[in-house]
Amino acid sequence: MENNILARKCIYLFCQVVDNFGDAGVAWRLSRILATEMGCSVVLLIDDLRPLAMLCPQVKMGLSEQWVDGVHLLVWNQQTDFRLPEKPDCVLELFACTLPENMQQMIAKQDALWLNWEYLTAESWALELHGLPSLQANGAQKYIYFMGFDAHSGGLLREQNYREQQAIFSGSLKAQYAFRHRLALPEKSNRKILLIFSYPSDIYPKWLSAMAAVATEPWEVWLAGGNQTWAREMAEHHDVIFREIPFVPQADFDHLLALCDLAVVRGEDSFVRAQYATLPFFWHIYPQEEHAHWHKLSAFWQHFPFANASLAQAHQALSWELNGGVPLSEQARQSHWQTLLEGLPEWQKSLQEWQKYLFSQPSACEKLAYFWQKRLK
Ligand code: TRH
Repeated sequence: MENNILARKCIYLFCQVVDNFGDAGVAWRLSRILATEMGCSVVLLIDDLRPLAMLCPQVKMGLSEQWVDGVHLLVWNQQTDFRLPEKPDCVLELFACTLPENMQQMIAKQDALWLNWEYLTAESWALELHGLPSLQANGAQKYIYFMGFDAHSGGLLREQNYREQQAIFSGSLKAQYAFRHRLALPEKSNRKILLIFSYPSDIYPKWLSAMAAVATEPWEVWLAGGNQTWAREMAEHHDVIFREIPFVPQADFDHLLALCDLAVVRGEDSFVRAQYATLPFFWHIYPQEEHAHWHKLSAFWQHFPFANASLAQAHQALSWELNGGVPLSEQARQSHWQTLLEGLPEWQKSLQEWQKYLFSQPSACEKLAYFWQKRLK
């Protein structure tokens, strides 16, 4: 990026892990891009190293301080009386975690850029709020930052070399064999692959029966994420090949997606990566109180340019069923699966269009640089 205002700036990111891998996943991807591509001095403070050690095996458990991939990593909680290794130019409070008092004071003293980095959503209110300041008790301004899909949003996390890396992997059978070998998978398979990285759900036995009834080609199911005890029962009752995929490092997650034909992804980061991979997918959204997640779900799919109305309808019906909306009759479920399986090539073309649209925009870190520049004017 030309005139990168972020270069050599000291950025602190604070992350409190709520559950699963998403909080740590976004914190880690963002930290790495800022450190390795934007040239920032990055300090990531996180209260739980366990998910990070899964996402990045170089991270060592039990160390309160370490450097990994150019990121200065500190374990932190509200009680930690930590010394600031450097004065901050910018502080990112990820997903509304509360900053320690000494950091809040330092922000005011340094006039550092203070951002509340929010969860990803395509809802229109997020666009309206994106970038707005709010005056804090210590006199500092805190800005709200919403990542998003729209040109006016805070963008999405994307590595500069994403396309090159994926093209190299997709173009190299040797690399694919080696990757499969590491996952203890056979070198080749003549089946189509459905990847499931979802929250526990009892819908899958019904979905797999419906798929089996209408599919014209054989499928196998890859259960990703490591801990799949909830899926075992479904495996026992079905005449489908199941493979349990061990948790892969985040840097390899895109390769896993690249080998699949259809997926169920979840949370936030895996949902974005499926879009980059142009992989037809269902989004098993993270459930929130009072079904707030349903608005988020429909806001996204309303933006998505399905190639035709019947594909969109079939996808919508199944997507609602997966996400706890209206259950389908066996007949309706089969008919929607048939539409989707027959429309898979068209669905993928829509994803290619969508990827082109996303990639035509600057990434979240580039947009952060523009945001910073604007604030200085
Ligand atoms: O793990 P998630 O469900 O995460 C979350 C959290 O629940 C969080 O509290 C919630 O707020 C958020 O979702 C919306 O799903 P997500 O976001 O997709 O994160 C998974 C991360 O794990 C992502 O970075 C991809 C990565 N991953 C790997 O690196 N290797 C793997 O093998 C797999 C399956 C995933």
